[in-house]
Amino acid sequence: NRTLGLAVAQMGAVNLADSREAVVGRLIEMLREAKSRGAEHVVFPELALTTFFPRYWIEDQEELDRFYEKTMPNPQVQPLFDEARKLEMSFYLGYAELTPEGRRFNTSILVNKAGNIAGKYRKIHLPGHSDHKLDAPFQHLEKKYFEVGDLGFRVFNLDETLFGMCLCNDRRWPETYRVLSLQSAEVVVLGYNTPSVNIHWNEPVHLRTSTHLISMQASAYQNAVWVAAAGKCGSEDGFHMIGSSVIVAPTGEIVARAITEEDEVIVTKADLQIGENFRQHVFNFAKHRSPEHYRLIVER
Ligand code: ING
Repeated sequence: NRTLGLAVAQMGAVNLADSREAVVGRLIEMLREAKSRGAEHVVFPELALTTFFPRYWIEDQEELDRFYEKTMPNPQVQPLFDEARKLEMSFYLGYAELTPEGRRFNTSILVNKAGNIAGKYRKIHLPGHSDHKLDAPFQHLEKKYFEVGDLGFRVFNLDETLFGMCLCNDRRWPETYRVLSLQSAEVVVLGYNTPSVNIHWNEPVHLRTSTHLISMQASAYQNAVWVAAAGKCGSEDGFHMIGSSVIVAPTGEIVARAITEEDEVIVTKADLQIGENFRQHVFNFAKHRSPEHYRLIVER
């Protein structure tokens, strides 16, 4: 069977005071650990290089721009690209993108073992709000700081394995995985930053983790894909985000799960035949799907 040494590198808090250089040093440490444990691909979190800045109302444009990458790679991130190429590892990295035209996206890339960017994704499901919620304990301003992604949900051939990418809130929407699995994705990789507290209504904290897990377990199974999700978690300058980074098999089973809220590497040898079995039988799309009956899904 074709197998893939798959790792998720969960990150603990990145605080406002933490430099990109320090963060990249942490990512390189986890890349090395993943390599030593048999991985060939590592998933890093969403917005991995900075604190989750959408929690802050930032009016000064220059202050806001500091959280975005103007080029990728860039001098601060280059050591990560260099180390991965040296170790012959591919990786997924989430970051805030500021394009030369001044457009802003919550972005992720896939970098192959040769160190080249083989795929790019811009977050489509942007949660939160764009107004200043004065009575909330923190903001969630992704709708203010990012545009809806314009690259669609696409699948990339990364060193002969077919990868789909998404980001954080995307993982809660079934359409995300279905569009990727219709393009023959074998593995869906994603990063997330999920606040423990819901600022929209009084939701018990434990539900943040259970909804995170059931969304991916159900979708992995229903789309016959491996799902690898890397969280940035713990308390960033006092604002808590959930951990529970996981690798989920196409059976829907959690095969690896982080147990801390710190930098933590989890690894599995993903048997890609498992997904193939489901695609040939239970979820044989060509044999069993009836798109003519699903049209409502694409309506507004
Ligand atoms: N964050 C959260 C996410 O995991 C959220 C926001 C949490 C939405 C829980 C709905 C329920 O989707 C990001 N960054 O998307």
